[in-house]
Amino acid sequence: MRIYTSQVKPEMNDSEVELAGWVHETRDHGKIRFLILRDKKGLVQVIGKKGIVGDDVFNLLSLPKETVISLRGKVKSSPQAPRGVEIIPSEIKILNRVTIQLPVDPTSHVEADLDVRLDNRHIDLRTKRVQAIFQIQSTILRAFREKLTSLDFEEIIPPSLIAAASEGGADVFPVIYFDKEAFLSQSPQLYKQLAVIGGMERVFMTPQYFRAEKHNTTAHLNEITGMDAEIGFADHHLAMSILSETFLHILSSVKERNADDLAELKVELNVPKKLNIYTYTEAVDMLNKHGMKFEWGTDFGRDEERKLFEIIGEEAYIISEYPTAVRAFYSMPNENDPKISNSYDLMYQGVEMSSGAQRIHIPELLEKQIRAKGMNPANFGFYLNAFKSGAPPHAGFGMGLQRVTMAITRQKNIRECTLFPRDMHRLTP
Ligand code: AMO
Repeated sequence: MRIYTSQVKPEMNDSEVELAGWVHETRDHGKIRFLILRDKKGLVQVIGKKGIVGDDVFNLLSLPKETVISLRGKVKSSPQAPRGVEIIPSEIKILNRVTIQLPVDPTSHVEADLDVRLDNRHIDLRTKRVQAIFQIQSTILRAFREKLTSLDFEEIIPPSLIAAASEGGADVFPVIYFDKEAFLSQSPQLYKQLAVIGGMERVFMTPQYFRAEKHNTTAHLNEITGMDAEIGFADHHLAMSILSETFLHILSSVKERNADDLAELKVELNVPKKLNIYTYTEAVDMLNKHGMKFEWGTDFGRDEERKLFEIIGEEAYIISEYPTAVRAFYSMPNENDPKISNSYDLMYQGVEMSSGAQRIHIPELLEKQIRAKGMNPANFGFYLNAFKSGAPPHAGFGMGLQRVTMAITRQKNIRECTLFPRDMHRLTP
C-alpha cells in the first residue's frame, strides 16, 4: 500500500515501503545517484549506488524533473539525509513522462512572473509557498463552517443565476437564459434573507459572487467566493458579535492548524482577544484630526482605510453605522437617525474583509429604499412579497474568502490567493 513521504520515519529502518509522486530533483555523483521524491506531504531522498541497486533502477534515478513515478524500496535511517531517513529503491515505475519544457519551476529556484504562474497554475501549485496559501484557505473555509455550525446555523445553497441585481447597480454579468434576461449572482443576499424569512432562522453559505466591476486592482476579482451568514431575530449588535467570533475563530484555527504553512510564508499571526467597534462618525473625526480633509457622508476609499489602520493601530476592528446613502438598499436605517444605517464592515490589516447590516424587514420602507437607489421595485416582486408574509427582523454579513486569505497570508495580490482567478483580463485556465 502506498504511503506518503512524511510517513517515512527513521524508526522504520529496513522496512519495505511503496511511495509515489513527482521527481523533484536529481543529483548524479557518478557511482551514487540521488532522487528527491515529492508528494502532497513533502519530500524524501531516494539513493542508489551503482552495483548495489539493479542497473535499470540506477538508470531511472536520473529521470527528468517532474516525471511521475511510483517506487518500492527499503527505509534506511541515515543521520546525513534530510529528516534522517532515505530510501534504497528496489523498483521504480514511470507513471507518466514530462514531454514539454516546464514554464514554472516547482523547486522555486527560478522565479516566474505571476501571469506565467497563473497560466500554468497546475505546475505553480506544486511549489511549497503556493501550497501553503491554499492549505490556509482550506482551514479558513473549514473554520467558518465550524463556528457557524456550532452556533446552530444551517448550510444552504443559493442560486447562481438571478433575475435582478441583488446588490443594485450595473455591475452584473448578463447571461443568455432561454428567452429571458438573467444575470450571474452578485451575492446570495436576497436568497439568504428568504431562507431566514422561511423559518430557517440561521443560515450560512459559501457561494460564488460575480461582480462586473471594471476594477483592475490587486484587491479585486470579478469572481469571488463568499462566506455569508444571515441571522433571524437579530439586530446589528448580535450580527457584529457573531461576525467577530467567526473571524477570530478563523484566525485562531489557522494559527493552530497551519503552523508549518505560516512559517513557509514567514507570517507571524496574532489573534486579538476581541474586535473593537468604532462608528463611521468617530472614524471621520479621527481622519480629520489627523490631517485628512474628509467630509461626512461619502464612503471611505483605500487612502482613508490605510490612514485609519495607522491611526487606530489595531490589526482588526469593525467600523459601524455608515451613512444610509452609501450602503446597499436593504440596509436598515437607524431608528433614531435615519441618515445612518445599522451597518458595519470588518477591517483586518487595514483592508475590508466583510460587510453587513441589519436588514429592512418593513416592506414599505424597503420599497422606498429601492426607489431611492433608482431601481424598479417591479424587478424585486418575489423579494418584496416575502416581507408581507411574516418576515422577522434579521441581520447578516458577507466575507470574501480570497480577501481573508490574502490578508492572513500577507500576500500583496489577491490573485495569489485565488486558485483560478477571474479578472478583467483572465478567463483561462
Ligand atoms: P460586499 O459587496 O461588501 O457585501 O461583499 C462582501 C465581501 O466580499 C468581498 N468582496 C470582494 N473581494 C474581491 N473582489 C471584489 N470585487 C469583491 N467584492 C466584494 C469583500 C467584501 O467585504 N450582500 C453583502 C453582504 C451582506 O450584507 O451580507 C455584500 O455582498 O471581502
